[in-house]
Amino acid sequence: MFHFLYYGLVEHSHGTPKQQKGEVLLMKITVVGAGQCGSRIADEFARLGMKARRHRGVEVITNSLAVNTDAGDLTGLSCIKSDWRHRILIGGRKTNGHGVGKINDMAADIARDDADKVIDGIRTSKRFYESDAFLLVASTAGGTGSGSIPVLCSVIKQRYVDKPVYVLLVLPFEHEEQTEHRTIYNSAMCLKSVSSVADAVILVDNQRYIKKDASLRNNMTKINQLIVEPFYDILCAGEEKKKKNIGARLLDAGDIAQTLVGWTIIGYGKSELHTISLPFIRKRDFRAKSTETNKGLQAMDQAISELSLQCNPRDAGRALYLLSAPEKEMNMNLVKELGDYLKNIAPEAVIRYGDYPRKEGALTVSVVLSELKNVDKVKYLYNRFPDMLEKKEKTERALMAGKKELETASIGIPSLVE
Ligand SMILES: Nc1nc2c(ncn2[C@@H]2O[C@H](COP(=O)(O)OP(=O)(O)OP(=O)(O)O)[C@@H](O)[C@H]2O)c(=O)[nH]1
Ligand SMILES: [Mg+2]
Repeated sequence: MFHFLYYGLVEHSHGTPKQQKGEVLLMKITVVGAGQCGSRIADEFARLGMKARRHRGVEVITNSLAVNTDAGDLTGLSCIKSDWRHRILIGGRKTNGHGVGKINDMAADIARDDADKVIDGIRTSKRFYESDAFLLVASTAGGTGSGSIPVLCSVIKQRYVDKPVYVLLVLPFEHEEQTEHRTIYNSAMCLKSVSSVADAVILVDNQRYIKKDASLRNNMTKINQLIVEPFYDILCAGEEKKKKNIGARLLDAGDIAQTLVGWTIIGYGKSELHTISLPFIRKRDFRAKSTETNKGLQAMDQAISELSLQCNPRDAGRALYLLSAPEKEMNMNLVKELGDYLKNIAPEAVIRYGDYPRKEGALTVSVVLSELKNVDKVKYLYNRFPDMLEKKEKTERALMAGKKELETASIGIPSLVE
């Protein structure tokens, strides 16, 4: 028996106003990436959209745009359409297309001046009006992405009041904190600014990916694929809506919108299934059932141990999980067991869930922990900010003093130009 609160399609009636009785809504998003990291991840979302169309016959990404002050970075993308409405160069006159060199306030000014270009790119895309939400993406440590994303978030929110705006922020590797004081300075400012305007801030820590596999240190493309992976099933989940699947809980746009609030973390776990089913293991056999349950719990355990950022699930006010597996591998007992597991580690959270039967593939569990009341890494970056500010001001003062000294020494030397 459930001893806690579950929300599934059958049990709740929330959802966006478009929702008809009994209809399941897909979550379609418009993705906007800013700066190098943001643009590359937006490119990866464009690839995910193509995959969803090809393999599952659904549209989940209505459009994907890249915004940058660096023209070279825009050229290097592969899946985002290559015209100027999709790859948007901002601040061209100020930076000559060479980036802002980590100066976040310069990027924020540029974003304010050129926000219309981004709005035009969003507005003029063919499928924009089908989209349910925005997902903006940037790293916190660079200049362009971290400086422009809070401004773009605020402009988009004011312009499209009925669509939630989620922001995915990538936190820096630990070694970047040591080598560059701008890393902490930019990150703290970006986190504070974005959290005050976005509907939810999805946090991803680069360091987590190299902890899992050190060879990923120089493989940003692979890290980006891992960052995007958990979104695939969540976005595609409504696909099987026409299938008669008694007792199934389908996850839809309403569930996602109700879950994503404030600081948010995602996780993803996978358990490979036997491709050959042995004739002597009958599905009704209790041992076969318990193997399925173990596989499900193993995938859930992986999703929780490999969350996109280290956090304490007990701090979550809302959570969501999606079990995705071939229909024959799924049973409600497993769905309930996963719910019990999650409730155990996140006792304060209101849990929404869904199961997503597919024709084939592995058993996967996607987890979202949201409305986190505490995130240690964010607190750490905020706490280190005053030191970094002092260091930055000291460096600037030393630079000014040096310049002044040179200028004073040059007094009395005639110049050959006016
Ligand atoms: N996961 C991931 N992180 C990246 C990627 N590219 C850069 N980063 C991280 O992003 C931070 C640097 O930010 P960038 O996105 O390169 O900077 P930017 O927004 O282009 O800003 P400027 O170049 O300073 O104008 C560092 O923490 C990098 O480790 C990427 O493709 N994937
Ligand atoms: Mg850049």
